[in-house]
Amino acid sequence: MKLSTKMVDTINKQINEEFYSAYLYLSMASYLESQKYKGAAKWMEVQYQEEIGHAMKFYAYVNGRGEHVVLKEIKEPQKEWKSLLDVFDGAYKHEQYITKLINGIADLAMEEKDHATLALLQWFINEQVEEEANTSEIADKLKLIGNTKNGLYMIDRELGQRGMTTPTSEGE
Ligand code: OFO
Repeated sequence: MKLSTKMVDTINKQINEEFYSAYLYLSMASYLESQKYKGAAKWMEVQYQEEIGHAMKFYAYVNGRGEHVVLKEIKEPQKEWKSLLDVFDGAYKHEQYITKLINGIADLAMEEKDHATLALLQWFINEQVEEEANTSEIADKLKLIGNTKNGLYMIDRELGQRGMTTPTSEGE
């Protein structure tokens, strides 16, 4: 069964959203670095890599189904935030938005009885549960510690540990 034109268009739009997510997290990483939150900046760099992995997973799927990936302009991401909490709150809100988009594609796949795409989307649905949990847990921690210098130092150090994992395994 060939992918419908509507499905190809929808996944192409999602590829753009995933690249935009990468762009947004890279922008967050640079902002954090400029604010001397080196650990949090590292965390965001890993997140950037994950998003590239998500885009490429859809890319490989569309190509693998014999269709054409059409790349569109990526919009400019936000570049300033008010605080470390503001960054992670923004990341959490962004992930909620992405979850809605993924669920929308799953609805379309169900309507079209497109089981192959649904199987791919199952991976993304699980991934979004994780993405939302990760960002909201960090935002909650930051709310608890408030503006205490010690707390911010500790959490920045903890976030920096994420760089030790293997982001390249993302999307497999
Ligand atoms: Fe691709 O999940 Fe985040 O945005």
